[in-house]
Amino acid sequence: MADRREMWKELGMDVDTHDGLCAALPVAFGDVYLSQKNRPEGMAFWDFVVSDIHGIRPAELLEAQKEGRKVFGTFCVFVPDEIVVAANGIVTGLCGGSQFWVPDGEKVLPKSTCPLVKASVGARLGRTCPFFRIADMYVGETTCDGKKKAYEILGEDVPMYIMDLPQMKRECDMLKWKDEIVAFAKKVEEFTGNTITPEKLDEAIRLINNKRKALARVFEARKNPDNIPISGTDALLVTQIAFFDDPARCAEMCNKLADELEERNRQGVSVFEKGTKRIMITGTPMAIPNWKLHHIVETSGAAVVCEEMCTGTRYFENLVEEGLGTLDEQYMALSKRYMKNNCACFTPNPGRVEDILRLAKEYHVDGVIDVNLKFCCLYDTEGYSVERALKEAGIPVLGIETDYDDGDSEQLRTRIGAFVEMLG
Ligand code: BJ8
Repeated sequence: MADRREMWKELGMDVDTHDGLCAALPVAFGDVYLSQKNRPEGMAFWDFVVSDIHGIRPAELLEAQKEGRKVFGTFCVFVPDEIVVAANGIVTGLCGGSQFWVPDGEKVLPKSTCPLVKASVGARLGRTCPFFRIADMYVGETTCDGKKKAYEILGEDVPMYIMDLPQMKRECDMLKWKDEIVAFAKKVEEFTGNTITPEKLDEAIRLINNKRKALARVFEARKNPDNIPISGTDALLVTQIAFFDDPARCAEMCNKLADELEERNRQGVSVFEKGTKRIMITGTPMAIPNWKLHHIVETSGAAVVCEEMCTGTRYFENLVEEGLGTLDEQYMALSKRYMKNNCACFTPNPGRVEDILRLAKEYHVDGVIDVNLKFCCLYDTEGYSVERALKEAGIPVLGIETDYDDGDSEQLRTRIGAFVEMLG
């Protein structure tokens, strides 16, 4: 691995503290990932990315900045990447998934804030993540209260733009979200100095759609009821990295992986023994390097075959209409696609329960784990309707709440082990 310390210093990072993360990550990755058996060969790409996760992509982003391109950091799948790409900008995900960043977040946020928010703020204020240093502008959104208030704090430190997401899905909300996309496009044009034309936006729509289609192919291979060609732990990593990678490369690598998974399905090459129970995980997103739950499930006799979460199906399902001739039509098409995302911040939100029941069938799941990040009131509350609907449909469900800390791992292992045994 190249020595990245100079680059991190120039980014104003606290390099000494960051060394602690650099020392812990390979161990965690080795324990969770490299200990798996019979992984697809294509995962070598993602292993390589993680081996230098704060080096390779940050260096690429810095090169792009030297060429005058702007980097936009986002925290939610509602922010339309297409707008940024059409203005020759680059998008990088910023959600924090490590306990390492939580204490710095707790210096300014209440402890009773969700770990994703605390880690994201801590990564910026503690100066221990290059992506948070590189982004020229952060783009937030009005989804949950924790994020909204955290954006005010982050906004004191870095240029911050907030998109006002409607919380219902009426016709007027679609129009309102379209207006928000138009306003965001104007801001992006000003910030990058580049004009968004219908041609450039159509190109961007196709690029991001291709990434979605490639991710969908990887997930499609996981639907095979008789074979599990990739572990859920690996599939989660693929989705997590998709938030950071160049979209064209992401599509290319996912398509290659999907080719291999389809071949594995044809040949009956499985990561797990025949009869291994198939689990779907639903709930709050799992930002990198949050691999805790998947690792516990997959070392407790079951396999994760689907994630109904923003680091899962919500990220790639539904495409934006391509080939539209005017910006007005394209902005509306973007609004329609993004408003199909069934985040728990909407009320009412029956679409999410419908998605979960549909996905449970499509992926032939034996049971569902409904996971909530501690202090996420939205998904915690929605868990009531989700779990009731699953029980009514006769699908076993286990509701759990956790955070990034490993303190509850043994307790989770006991509960998940018992759940898997019950499925048997
Ligand atoms: S579209 S799920 S990425 S808001 S930060 S809501 S866990 S308390 S992340 Fe999300 Fe967009 Fe919705 Fe998806 Fe809860 Fe934590 Fe808030 Fe969170």
